[in-house]
Amino acid sequence: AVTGHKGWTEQWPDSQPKAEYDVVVVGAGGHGLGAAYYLAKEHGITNVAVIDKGWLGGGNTGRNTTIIRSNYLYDESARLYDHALDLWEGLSQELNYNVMFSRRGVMMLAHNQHDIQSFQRHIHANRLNGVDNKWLSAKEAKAFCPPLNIAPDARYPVVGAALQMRAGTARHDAVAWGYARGAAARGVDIIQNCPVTSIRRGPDGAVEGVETARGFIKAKKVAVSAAGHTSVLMDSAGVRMPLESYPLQALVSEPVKPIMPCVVMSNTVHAYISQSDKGELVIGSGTDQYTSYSQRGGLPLIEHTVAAICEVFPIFNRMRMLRKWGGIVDVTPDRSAILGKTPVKGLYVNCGWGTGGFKATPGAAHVLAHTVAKDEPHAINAPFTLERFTTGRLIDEAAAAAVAH
Ligand code: FAD
Ligand code: PYC
Repeated sequence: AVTGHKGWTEQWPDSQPKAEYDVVVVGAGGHGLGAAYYLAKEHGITNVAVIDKGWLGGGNTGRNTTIIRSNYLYDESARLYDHALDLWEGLSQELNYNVMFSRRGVMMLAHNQHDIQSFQRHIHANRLNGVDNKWLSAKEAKAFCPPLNIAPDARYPVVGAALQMRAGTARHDAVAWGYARGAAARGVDIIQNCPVTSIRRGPDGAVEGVETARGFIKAKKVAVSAAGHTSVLMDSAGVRMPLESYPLQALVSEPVKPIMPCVVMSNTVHAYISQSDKGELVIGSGTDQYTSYSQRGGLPLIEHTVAAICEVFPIFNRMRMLRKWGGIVDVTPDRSAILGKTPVKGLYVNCGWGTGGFKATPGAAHVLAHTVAKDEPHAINAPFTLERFTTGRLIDEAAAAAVAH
C-alpha cells in the first residue's frame, strides 16, 4: 500500500485462451489449479489451460471453513485423505508460498451413546490405517479446549471427544494462489471470467474440446473439476452424474484475541468452529435441506448453527457476527468423491467432494494429474470410480458417519 499498489509483479498473467491445448482443466479451484501444477511439475505437461467462469479460488475453495483432517472410516478414504495430509505438511515449502497450514488439532464432540460408539469405531479403524486419532473424556476435552462447556445439564452434553492432533486448518485463498503461481510459472494458462458452456465430443465419441463464452477451445484431454456445477457440465458430454448440489453456509464473527486453540466439530448439532489468524471465529453450518444453485443458504440453518454454538460455548453468547456466505457443494450418495476416468475417451472428472473437499486439495490434485497424464488412475484414487454406483462397491462414509457431512 505504501507504494500505492504500483510496481508489483503479477503473481500470474491474465492469460487469453489459445486455440488448442493438450489439457483443459475446467474449474480454477484448489483442485483444478493443483492438478495443473502437478501436471506441469511432475509430468512435464505444460500446454495446459485452467478455465474458470469467475475468478480463481472464488468457488468453494474460497468459501470453506478450512478444516483439514483424515479421520475417515474406510481404508480407501484414509489412504486418500492421509495422502493429502502428507502433502499439506510440506505445501508451503513446495510452493514457496505460505499456505498457513496449522496443525492445531481437530476435536469431534460426542453428545450421546451413538456418537461414542461411532467415534470409537473410527478411532480403532484410523489407528489400523496409521491415522492418528484418540479418545478423550469430557474433562480431557475441556482441558484441550478451555472455552468448551461440559456441564452435565447442558442442552447438548459433551460425553467425550475424538481428537486428531495432526489435523488443523490452512489459509484457503493462499492454497489457490500458491498453486496458480506455481502452475503459471511452469507455463500453464489460467483463464478467468470464461464460462465453459459445454464439452464437445467428436464423431468417434472422444473429447474434442470445450465450448466457452470466448469460443471453442480444442483439447486432447479435458478434466472437469467444477464442484457444484459438475453435473451440468458432464451432462453436456452425455455423462449423467450421481450428484446433488446443495448450498452450504459459513459465517465469521468480529475478531477477538486468541481464545480457540483448536478446531471443534459437532456433527450431531451440525456446527463447527475455529479461530482464524485474524481473530475471527469461523463457524460452519450443515447443508440446506433441498438442492439449489443459489450461492447463499437458508437463514434457519444459520440460526440453528449459532444457537448450537452458543449452547456448546456459552462464552461466545455476546459475540457479534460480521458476515455470512454460501457455496454450492456436490454431494454423492455415499458422500465420497468421484475421481478418475469417465466412459468418454479423454474426459476425466474430479467431484463429489461435498462438504469436505478442501482438506483433500493437494492429494486430489496430485492423483488427478497422475490420472490425466497416464490415462489410468493412481492406486490411491482407483476405488473412487463413477462405476461404483452401478457395481455397488460404495465407499459409504455417509453411513459410517450417519450425519449430513
Ligand atoms: P471449487 O473451489 O468450487 O472450484 C470449482 C470452480 O469451477 C469454481 O471456481 C467455479 O467457478 C468453476 N466452474 C464451475 N462451473 C464452471 C463452468 N461452467 N465453466 C468454468 N468454470 C466453472 N471442506 C473441507 O475439507 N473442510 C471444511 O472445513 C469445509 N468447509 C466448507 C464450508 C463451506 C461453507 C463450503 C461451501 C464448503 C466447505 N468445504 C470444506 C468443502 C470444500 O470447500 C470443497 O469440497 C472444495 O473446496 C472443492 O474444491 P474444488 O477446487 O473442487 O471446487
Ligand atoms: O469435512 O471437516 C469437514 C468439514 C468441516 C466443515 C465442513 N466440512
